[in-house]
Amino acid sequence: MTATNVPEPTGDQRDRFLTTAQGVRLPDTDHSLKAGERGPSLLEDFHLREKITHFDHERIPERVVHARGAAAHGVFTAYGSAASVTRAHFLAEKGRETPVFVRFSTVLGSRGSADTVRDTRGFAVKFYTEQGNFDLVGNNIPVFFIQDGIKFPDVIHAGKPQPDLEIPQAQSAHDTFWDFVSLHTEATHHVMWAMSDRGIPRSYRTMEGFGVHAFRLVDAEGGTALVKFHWKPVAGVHSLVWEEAQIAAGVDPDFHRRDLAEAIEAGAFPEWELGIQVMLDDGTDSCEGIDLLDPTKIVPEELVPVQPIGRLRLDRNPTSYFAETEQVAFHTGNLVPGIEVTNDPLMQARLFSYLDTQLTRLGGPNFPQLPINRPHCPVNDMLRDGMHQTVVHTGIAPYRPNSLDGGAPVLAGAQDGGYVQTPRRIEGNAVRANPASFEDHFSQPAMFYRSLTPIERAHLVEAFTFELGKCCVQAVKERELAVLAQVDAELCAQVADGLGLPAPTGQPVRAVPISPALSQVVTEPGPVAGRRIGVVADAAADLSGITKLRKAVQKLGAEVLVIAPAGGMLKHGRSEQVVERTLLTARSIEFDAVLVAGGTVPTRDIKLVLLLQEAFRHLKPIGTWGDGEILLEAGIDLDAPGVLVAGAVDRAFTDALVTALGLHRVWDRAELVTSSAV
Ligand code: HDD
Repeated sequence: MTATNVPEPTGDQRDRFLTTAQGVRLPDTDHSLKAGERGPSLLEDFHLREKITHFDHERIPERVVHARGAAAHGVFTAYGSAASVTRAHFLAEKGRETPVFVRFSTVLGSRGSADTVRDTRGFAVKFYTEQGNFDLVGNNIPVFFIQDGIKFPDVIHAGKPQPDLEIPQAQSAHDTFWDFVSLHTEATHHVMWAMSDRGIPRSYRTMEGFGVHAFRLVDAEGGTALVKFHWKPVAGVHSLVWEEAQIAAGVDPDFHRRDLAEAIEAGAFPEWELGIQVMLDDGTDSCEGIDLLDPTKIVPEELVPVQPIGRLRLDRNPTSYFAETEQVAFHTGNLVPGIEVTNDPLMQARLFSYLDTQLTRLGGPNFPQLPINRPHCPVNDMLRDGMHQTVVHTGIAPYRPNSLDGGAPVLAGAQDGGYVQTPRRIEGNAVRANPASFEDHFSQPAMFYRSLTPIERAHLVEAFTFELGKCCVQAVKERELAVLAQVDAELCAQVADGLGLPAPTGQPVRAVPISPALSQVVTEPGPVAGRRIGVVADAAADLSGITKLRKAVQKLGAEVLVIAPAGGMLKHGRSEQVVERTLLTARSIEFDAVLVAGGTVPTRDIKLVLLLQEAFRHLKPIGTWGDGEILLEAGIDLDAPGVLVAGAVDRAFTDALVTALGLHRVWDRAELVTSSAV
């Protein structure tokens, strides 16, 4: 065989002979070669040695942060509206479609930790553009803990499990985290977001994403603007309630990963709109007094609106978690012509770290050749050799200038699509210091708090009280209270109350603007695609009512799952329903609404009572058709907000359900349930 007709490895092992890595067909993989049936194994057994050796080396180091993640493939379609600010083809050309791979993650936990812990979420997007790969490595929180990347190891060491016993896993509710953030007060703004509902998203599909830093965009004429990137989920921004997050961490640690994969599988493709806030690049690197080089600050959307420039749709699950989700390597330095960096000291350090970290994680410098990392445009670099080199380079002159390869490869100027940096003047003394404009650590946290609705504020207070309540060192709690006193006296007093500590007083009230865009509570119903309605039924239930309900909500992309006392099929008259969950396998966290089908025999089965009461407590729409007795038996107040009782499944019933689902939670019910649940 010549090199040209060697078969490419397909990775597909179906319908083919099992072979060794050398391609030798195998007759047996269950028994090692032994000296007699009862004898020792023989060293000459090449299959045994290869199989065990490879297994011994199957694991690679997990990411030092963001180790736990889930990803999907998709496509980004540009609206063309960004052409006025950038020459990057994938953003500027109307209708241009660019393949993407998006990885969502938590920050602190290990690779096997639970999805629903309170944490920041990563939102990393790799655009395989025709001009090379562009990575937008963002989070679901628009600010960061630190202003300078040199502090990254500090904040991560503080947030990761404590080094003596390696507990707690995947959470910030411990002394070292609060010790650090109470001493390093530039973290306050990020901490406010993390303690808010943003720290426990309902799903990856309902998270906003932010590029955090200001980027410099360059248009076709060389004009520049500073921008902040925003991802806005079409499904709306929604969160779990704390008890749900805690239950899910035990009952279904893969809650977010499963939700993403199942939505894609069901055709409810998650979508986001990409938007930019465009600011003048006038040499000051600031906008209306906000320092754009300070990653602990936002630019309120009311001040600079977010302009939509394209749409992201995730429509394909990975086929190999390891090859794709684990081996994907994002890098903030993966830029394409038309997108440049700024002097933000956090961004500058990131430009070093992302390339460097892959050397340990992926075992050498050739990780860009892995299929998931490969650009979809031609690559013609002069990088050679190294561990795991897979390219068989031709030519003998991987250097420039050369004459032996005819002077190739040639260089690209701006007119050939080369990445030509915009000249920018840099001067100053070498100092280890921040500008004075980085000093205000409290005004924007105060703006964030005061822009939330009362229920969101209550959640924030509860989160602080929980996390600080988990700390053992009194001085740490007291110091964080002193920080909160600087943000807002009401917030501080309530947390202090919960901790049983005195609230520091005497801080001036800050006059801050309100930014309604910071609240995620909606007053108009949003889309319900991808939402799940659990319907409890038994053999006596009105199964045709379930069919009607399913038809009505399926049109909108929502799903009905039947829950019954036992698995199999339910049959009643000529109607049938497949049972998708039993009372043993169902838990309220999976559903956005829980109904009981009319005719279902009332029971006090504790699993049903728990299902209904949890859904009630978590402010989800619940309901039934028929006389409603089964809800009463479970202790549900039929007159409470968001409890839907109707004679039959009719238009009014399904409309009311869809409206309630679209509002995400029945917030009016909050005061009826104990605060510790929601
Ligand atoms: Fe980072 C991973 C997001 C600051 C160093 N980071 C990582 C990932 C996301 C972010 C989403 C996971 C990528 C993936 O899915 O593979 N990081 C951020 C954001 C930051 C930020 C939004 C602030 C605005 N990061 C930051 C700093 C440093 C790092 C300041 C170091 C100086 N981040 C890393 C890293 C990681 C990483 C060590 C670990 C795994 C990886 O890069 O590939 O290099």
